[in-house]
Amino acid sequence: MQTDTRRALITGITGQDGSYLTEWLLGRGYEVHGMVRRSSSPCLGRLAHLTPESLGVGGRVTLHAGDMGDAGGLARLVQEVAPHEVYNLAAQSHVGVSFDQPTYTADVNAVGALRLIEAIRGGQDAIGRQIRFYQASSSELFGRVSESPQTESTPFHPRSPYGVAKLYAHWITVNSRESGWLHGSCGILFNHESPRRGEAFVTRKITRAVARISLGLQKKLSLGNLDALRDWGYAPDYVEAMWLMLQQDDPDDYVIATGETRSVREFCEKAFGRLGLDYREFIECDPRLFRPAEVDLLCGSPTKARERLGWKPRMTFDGLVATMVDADLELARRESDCGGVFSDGT
Ligand code: NAP
Ligand code: G4F
Repeated sequence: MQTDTRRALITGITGQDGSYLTEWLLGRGYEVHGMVRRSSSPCLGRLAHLTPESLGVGGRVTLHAGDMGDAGGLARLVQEVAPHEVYNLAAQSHVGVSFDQPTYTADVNAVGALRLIEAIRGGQDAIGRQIRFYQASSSELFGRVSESPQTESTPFHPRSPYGVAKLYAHWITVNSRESGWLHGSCGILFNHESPRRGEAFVTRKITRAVARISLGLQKKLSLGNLDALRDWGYAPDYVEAMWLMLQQDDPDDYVIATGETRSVREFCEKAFGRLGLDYREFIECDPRLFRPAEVDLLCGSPTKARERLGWKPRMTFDGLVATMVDADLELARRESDCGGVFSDGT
């Protein structure tokens, strides 16, 4: 495949970040290749507006079958696409689920990253040039935080099998970079949300419930720990930071965050308040939704990203909540009109 166009390969293209990153890269003239894992019913809802039909002739998104568990397939994919940039977004990304599926989470999130890095190593030799690599690291690495706000030099202390697996992926990227053969950067991203957020994550679970409750489609919302504090940003802002990292001549690691922290309770208050409701009337506490080990506080400092990448978050917390509630209200209205339960497939 020989063209001057820059090619990006995204694992996890069907996810929240994968879909926004695809839009961002298309807007910069990239040819985008995405890896999609096999499923009995493919989950392509977030990419529905990016099909060859909707992009027209020259539409530059190509989907390839593959899985983070399959080393041979990853190696063949990298050599076939010959990308300039690889973004590793694929993961079992739910922290709560990782306590029930720790081995699977380690295989996909930790060894999967290693398989991909090894595929890039072989791919670089075959293609004869460097491939830039982005690893989706997480603020879950900080876990039981020893200082606040967290920076690139804050010690890691993960609190879940998810966090432990992501720590391996982070360090194997750093180690490959320090070994001299990988242009690898890790984005230590704090929580980022959007109307495309999966429905099992707390923000989306809340905004979806608020919308449905306001239309009489749902009565109560069961939640776990309302006191956890998170630094919540907006996914479209954060994918821009991923791209900026790979445009640097020198690979490095960056915290991407807003620098503000709010509790799950505050998120509820704002989200219910958006539709004139009092959250205290609708929330039920379910002990099964508490985690065996919790991350109590996350608050990141984006100073390095601002100074070196020129990146800063644009969306405010209030704007984020309003955007998500409004989008879910639209979805719930369609549900109400059709008399059934809708899911946007997230
Ligand atoms: P997401 O919506 O859950 O998307 C995860 C993606 O990974 C999906 O495309 C999923 O495919 C794919 N995937 C899962 N297992 C796979 C496998 N075995 N092989 C190939 N693909 C697989 O996650 P996200 O919010 O976009 O996050 C993107 C990445 O950033 C993840 O690595 C996440 O851990 C990390 N991260 C997220 C945040 C955040 O706040 N969103 C913060 C820090 C780090 P299906 O569609 O088939 O499930
Ligand atoms: O929305 P959450 O599930 O996100 P969490 O655990 O912070 O993880 C997300 O952000 C990480 C970055 O820090 C990513 F790496 C990871 O992939 C994922 O995107 O939970 C947020 C908080 C937790 O403290 C949880 O205990 O909300 C609390 N919570 C309370 N009730 C709940 C619920 N979380 C979920 N998912 N569901 C509940 O009913």
